[in-house]
Amino acid sequence: MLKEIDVFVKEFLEFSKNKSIRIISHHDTDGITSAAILAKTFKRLDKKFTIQIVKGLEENTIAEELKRQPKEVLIFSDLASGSLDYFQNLSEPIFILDHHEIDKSKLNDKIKIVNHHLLDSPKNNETTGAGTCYLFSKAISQNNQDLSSLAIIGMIGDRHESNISKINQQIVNDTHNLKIKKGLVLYPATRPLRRALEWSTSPYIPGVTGNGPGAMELLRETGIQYDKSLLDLSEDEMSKLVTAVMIRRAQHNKVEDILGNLYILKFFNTKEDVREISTLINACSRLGHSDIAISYCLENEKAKKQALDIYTKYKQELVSGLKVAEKMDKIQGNGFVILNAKDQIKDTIIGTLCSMLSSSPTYTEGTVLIGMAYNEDKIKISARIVGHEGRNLKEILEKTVITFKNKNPESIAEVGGHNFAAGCLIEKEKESSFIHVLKKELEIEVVKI
Ligand SMILES: [Mn+2]
Repeated sequence: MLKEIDVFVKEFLEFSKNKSIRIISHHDTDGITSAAILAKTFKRLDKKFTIQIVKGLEENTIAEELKRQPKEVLIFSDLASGSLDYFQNLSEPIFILDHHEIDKSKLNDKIKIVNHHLLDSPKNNETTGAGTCYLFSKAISQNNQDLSSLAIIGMIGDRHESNISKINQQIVNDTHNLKIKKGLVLYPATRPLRRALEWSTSPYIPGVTGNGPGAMELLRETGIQYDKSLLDLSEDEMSKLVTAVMIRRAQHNKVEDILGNLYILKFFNTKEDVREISTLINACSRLGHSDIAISYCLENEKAKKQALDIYTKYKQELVSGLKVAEKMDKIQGNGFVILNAKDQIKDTIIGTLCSMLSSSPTYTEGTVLIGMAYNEDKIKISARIVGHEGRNLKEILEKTVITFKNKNPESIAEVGGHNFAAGCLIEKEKESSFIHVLKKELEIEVVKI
């Protein structure tokens, strides 16, 4: 991979001489940290640049960006591998640092790209958008090694914490202010346990999650001081805590669900749980404050304050959203639940809420959870599965959309995601028609099984 990066760096530096740079990146944590790494790198080179953060690359977004050529150099991070159709008639080169699936046959000599899927050993080189950007940055100057922290945040954002490839391990080794500790994957690991236990939705701990006295009781049993954090625990204390949690989750007895690696990073000069940094960045960006999210990544004090405010509000919204979801009338069927929140829950959090509900013991393993929330004249639909096994959600939604579009050919509906988390967007006026088709599809699937 490093060889390919070197070639890419050379071409990029040559081509961007005396030109301003346009960074176009994805709006999740990995995309934001990618943009932050690139921004810092170009700043250190004293190069002019602007940043554009997008949800995805639609045809018109790309057309707008391409208009900036030849005055500006376009560099895409954590996206674009799936958009090669729109790069078939380039007059100027574009640069891509990405890790998403790619169709090799659509490459051409104007597309300069590093993506581990294109390498001889993709498994060893498996990394994230931010990981790829970091390798690019380090190839430009060894002094950029301090940016590996950002690559680590992107890595956790894209959930690579337990399966570390060779190349990701090198990035971990580059990060001197990082500590990895094995233990209970309670969150965040830096806060007093009585709080972390009470707020723990994943893993969900019956009698403890959402129950202050229950959390205290568990700690009393283990003899662990209430104000200790996971990080403070000795090995012995950690194993006592794991046992106490296991007993309460007796029906969900899968150790791998509650044990894992905790990543602790020194950020803004304090020890932080990387999962929490990642959630904070994601929350800021998805709620429309990607600029604050990027400044936060670059350890700007003012941005930190703003980001924490947004994050606090976001957490409050999630908690009240959970309460609304609990009380709401649901469409329940054999093996599925549809939560049609309409305008009672924001579309920006419906997916996260469904993920949280999918790890609570309210529903049996394999249940399909579908959340729906209004977004102006559209409805956002998010599908999640309870537990680790079950039906292919992307397939269910795709089949639903095909039937739905037969009835509503003018609809814009399009499905994104993968087996265990998928979603789509439909027109608000088609609400009942969509639910009707979706219910039928979910029922057919059950019969097949
Ligand atoms: Mn990514």
